[in-house]
Amino acid sequence: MTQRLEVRVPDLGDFDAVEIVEVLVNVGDTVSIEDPLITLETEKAAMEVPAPAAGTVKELSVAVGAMVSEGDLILVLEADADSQAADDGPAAETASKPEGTGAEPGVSTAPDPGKQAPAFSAPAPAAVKPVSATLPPINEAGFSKAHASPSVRKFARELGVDLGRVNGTGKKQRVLKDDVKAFVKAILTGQSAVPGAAALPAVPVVDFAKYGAIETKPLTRVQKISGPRLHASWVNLPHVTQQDEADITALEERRQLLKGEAAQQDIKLTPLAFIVRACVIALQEFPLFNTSLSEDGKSLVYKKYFHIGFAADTPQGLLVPVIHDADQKNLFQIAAALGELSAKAREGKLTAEEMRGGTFTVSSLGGIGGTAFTPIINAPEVAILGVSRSTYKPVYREGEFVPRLILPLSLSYDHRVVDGATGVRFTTFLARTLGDVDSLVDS
Ligand code: CAO
Repeated sequence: MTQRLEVRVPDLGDFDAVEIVEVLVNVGDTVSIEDPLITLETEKAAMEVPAPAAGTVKELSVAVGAMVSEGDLILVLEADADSQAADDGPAAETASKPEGTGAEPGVSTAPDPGKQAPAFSAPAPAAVKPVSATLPPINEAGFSKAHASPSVRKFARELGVDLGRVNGTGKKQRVLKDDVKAFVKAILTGQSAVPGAAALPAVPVVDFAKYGAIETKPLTRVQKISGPRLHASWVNLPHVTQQDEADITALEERRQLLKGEAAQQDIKLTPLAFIVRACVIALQEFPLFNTSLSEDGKSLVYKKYFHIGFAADTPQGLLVPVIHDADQKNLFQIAAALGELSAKAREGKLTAEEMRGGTFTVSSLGGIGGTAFTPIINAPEVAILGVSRSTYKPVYREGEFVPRLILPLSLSYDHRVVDGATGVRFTTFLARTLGDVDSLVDS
């Protein structure tokens, strides 16, 4: 039995009109209770409006960029009758629990398909406020194991709270938003010790205004999300970065030959497409680099698919779109995917799906410059390849120095999974593969 629900913009606190920065569902999508539907952004915070019930999206009334106010219609949901508002948000204003149905406050279960839809205010989203850096670092295994809804996970992530440490007071110890807030409050007010604080000494707090003029600008939404993730990886994964070089003289000659043919198909053929192809071949040869540690850290999960993420520099911050099944794509198809996904990233049009499932990441700064860097692993992946700008260097060959185009490679790997010898075997193989351009073009 289903129920039509109008999902409306909830109470926005101090804000009259806020911008929709993400629409996460389409008409026809099925959603689970508390799946995020849209993301709103104010000057102060990003906030997500979760699904008040499980069901199917029947009508969508909003689009990215629109300004909305409390009570505006977001979408119409054909809700499953036994689904209901989340236990971590206030109950819907207009619905109450019908006697004897087993339903709870939040959703009316009266079968009324096609008739007047009851107005439904989604649970009020919590504004996200970054908190002190004294919170313990996120343990990814514990975080993913915690019993909590997607919106609570996102909320915790944005605050930098390790969900695995939070006591849940919901049904079956489910962690609620209020539990996350209470956890933060307890630490900030000193009522509770900071677990692991000894391992992370606090950075000094400085009143910068005492020393000259300053201007404070809020982080972008993307920065607020990516920052804690990068931090979590940095503090949880023992990183080693292996530097190496590849001779891409022949690759560059072939690229110049193929550029025109690619352009006729509207494809921009940059060195990165060859590098992604070479990474797939190297990952097939060294499956260890396409793994993740299991939640308990006691085994390795070998992924039989090759979804390659690549870091994209956008006005909103760092995004990592994913080329799915890169092993099933030829060079031009990879180049086309790179072009399409980076354009979408810059325009803020990537879907969540296009950023999920990566097994290995490439971070190319080659278009900008640099000679080497230490990329941070995109956990729970176990390795990331950094690429800097190629330059001609004198290489000693058969008794003389010859100019060769040399590409710097910086492979960071999780030392719990990969040891140094394996790390350098991987970069050596990768460099050899990049030097054998036929293997990249013909397959
Ligand atoms: N050496 C020399 N030149 C290179 C090169 C390299 N390693 N990589 C790219 N180039 C050249 C390209 O060939 C292109 O020149 P042409 O137009 O003459 O062919 C130019 O640099 C610009 O390339 P591009 O940046 O448009 O395309 P790309 O495929 O190399 O990269 C993308 C796409 C999305 C990865 C890139 O635009 C980007 O955002 N890079 C930044 C990634 C980043 O921020 N990483 C850090 C993450 S950690 O903070």
